[in-house]
Amino acid sequence: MASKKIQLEINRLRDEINLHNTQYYVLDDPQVSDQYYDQLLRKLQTLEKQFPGLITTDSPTQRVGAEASEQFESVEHEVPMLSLDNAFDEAEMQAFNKRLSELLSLEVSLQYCAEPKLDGLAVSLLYEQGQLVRAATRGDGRSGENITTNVRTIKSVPLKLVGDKIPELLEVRGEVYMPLKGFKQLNDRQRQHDNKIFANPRNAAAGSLRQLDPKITASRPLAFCCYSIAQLLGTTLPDSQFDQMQLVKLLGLPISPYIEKLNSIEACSDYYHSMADKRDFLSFEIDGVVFKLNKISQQNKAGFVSRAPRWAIARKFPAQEVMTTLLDVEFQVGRTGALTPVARLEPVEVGGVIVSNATLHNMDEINRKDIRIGDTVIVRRAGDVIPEVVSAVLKDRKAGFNKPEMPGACPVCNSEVIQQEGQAAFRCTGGLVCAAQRKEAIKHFASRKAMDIDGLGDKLVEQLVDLGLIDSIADLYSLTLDQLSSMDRMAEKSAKNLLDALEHSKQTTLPRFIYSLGIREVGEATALALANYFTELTAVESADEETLVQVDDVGPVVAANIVHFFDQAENQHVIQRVIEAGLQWPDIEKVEDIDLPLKGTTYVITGTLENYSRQQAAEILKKLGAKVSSSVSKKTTAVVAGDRPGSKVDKANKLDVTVLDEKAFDELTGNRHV
Ligand code: 5U1
Repeated sequence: MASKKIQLEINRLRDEINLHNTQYYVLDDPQVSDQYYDQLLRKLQTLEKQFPGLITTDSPTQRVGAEASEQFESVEHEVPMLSLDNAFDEAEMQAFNKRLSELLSLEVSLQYCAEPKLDGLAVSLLYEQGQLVRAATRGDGRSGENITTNVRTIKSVPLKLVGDKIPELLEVRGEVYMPLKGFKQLNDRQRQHDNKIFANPRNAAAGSLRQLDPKITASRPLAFCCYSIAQLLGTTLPDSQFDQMQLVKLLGLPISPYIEKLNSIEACSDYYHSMADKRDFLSFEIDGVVFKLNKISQQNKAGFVSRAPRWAIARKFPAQEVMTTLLDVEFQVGRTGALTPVARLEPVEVGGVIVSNATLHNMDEINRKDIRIGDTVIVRRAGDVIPEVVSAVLKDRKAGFNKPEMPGACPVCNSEVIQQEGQAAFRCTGGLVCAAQRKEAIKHFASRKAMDIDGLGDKLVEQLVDLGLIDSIADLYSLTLDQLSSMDRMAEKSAKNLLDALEHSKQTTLPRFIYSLGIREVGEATALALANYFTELTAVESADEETLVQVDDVGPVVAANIVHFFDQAENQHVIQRVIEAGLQWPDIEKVEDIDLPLKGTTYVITGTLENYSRQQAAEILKKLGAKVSSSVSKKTTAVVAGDRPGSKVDKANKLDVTVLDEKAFDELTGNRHV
């Protein structure tokens, strides 16, 4: 029999893992590295393997326990799962507020609790004595399907509630959804394996949750967010929606980080508009905002109409998927010569924006989706990404609708178009002969993460190339005030500002310059690695493939791209001219000769940075010699804080540790112009 000591160690590991889960999923403030977390989980798995009698269903190792089932059982909802009424404009919101004020005979402003409406699937979670015992879909609101084994695999759903006031019974309702990053990765994986591509994160979440084999659900990046309490026994139920959500948060259930109390219908309108502005930058899809009367006594008084409460409403955002006609398919040439099919559409409003063009990605996608010119197609606009054609509506297809065809010659320069073996993309072979590739190369050079030339936007680059004023990046540095101010809609002041920005860009860094050359597959991290490894541009230029693959981040394909780029006499000539124009960067000393600039320092990164993932920022710091830690202590040199930084910044302030914003981080790492 296992000793008491082992049982205690198992309990300790489970508690610690549950605590880190809460820190990560509920408080958005992880306190340990993924590696440390995995170590804990592995330790627990090893002990449970040795002592299987000590395995309990609420153990964090038991998320994917059950075998595949034949079908989902039906579950009666003791408290019906309601749906929400919708409002589509300000007037409908005003009417909702007026109705409630009259119903409650109140002349003072009503208080609402607001949060974004996630675009996922409603589920009910039932906890008895703190253990998750059942999860169910909404179904028709009265009965749904028992999806417990699948929901157990969702890491942000606690298998066991936390805290010291565990209720006898708790039933919560919330949304299972798929964050955008996971959705994209899932579709990439599906594509690689020739499996079904999901049209949107909601469909992906639904498809993942309805799997009979929980192992498949476990492999899908699902998440959960709680939005209401349906039943609570054994603890006092708070008397407002907002406080109820704080209670479930304390019990370890994730709630919306955007939840707010609002004191008037006007404040609801402001909240709606501010969420609409944030929408494109969120890491998950939302389709509106939900407003609920905050006081539970008022909710009870207002009651229900058929399946929806009178006390809540979803103000929906304008649709993001609409149908229109595919008029034609044209091919756009990118910086690397890749030809992208672009759908020319009958203009249509999608999510408040008129869309007349959408990407079709590549020929493989066109074939897979079986899209023909003339089809009625579904167009989707999500976040700030380019609208895309999701599918064709086959029932509307007529005879004579033809498949789009890849042209044999580049539509811009007429050079031959080829498809290299093993690659999906078709490319124009014109290189810098092709005006489209030249334009894209210059746009990339001027872009924020490259030379960051203020005032030199995409439209202006196109105009400058079309007018014959520039042909390459080198020509930018010989532009004159006369040339610029004689252009359409270019005031002398703007022309002067642009010349100043060009002058300013001449003081750069080697990593930035390498990145700005736009070598295929050389992104910021690779450019930084190349600069640190070779320390001089001439050394990068003359390196062979064998030497290049020694560099972190550089594989054989990238190495070949680099060698090919510097082999082009035209590229060498342009680089020489740019340097003659005065472009320069401070020397980078050889790594083995010097201490790295941030050697001996320790940084903590928290919150969402605008231009980097936390991992990218950590890589940059590490390459400069710094250590990156997950928790703040007196020894921390500084905390790099992005948006919504959480408690780490509070801790830094308490300990008098410096807090850097993203701009200061860029200055520190020399990653941008300072
Ligand atoms: N955020 C949120 N989504 N949502 C959906 N709150 C919310 N409330 C709902 C639904 C169906 O129903 C309430 C009536 C509990």
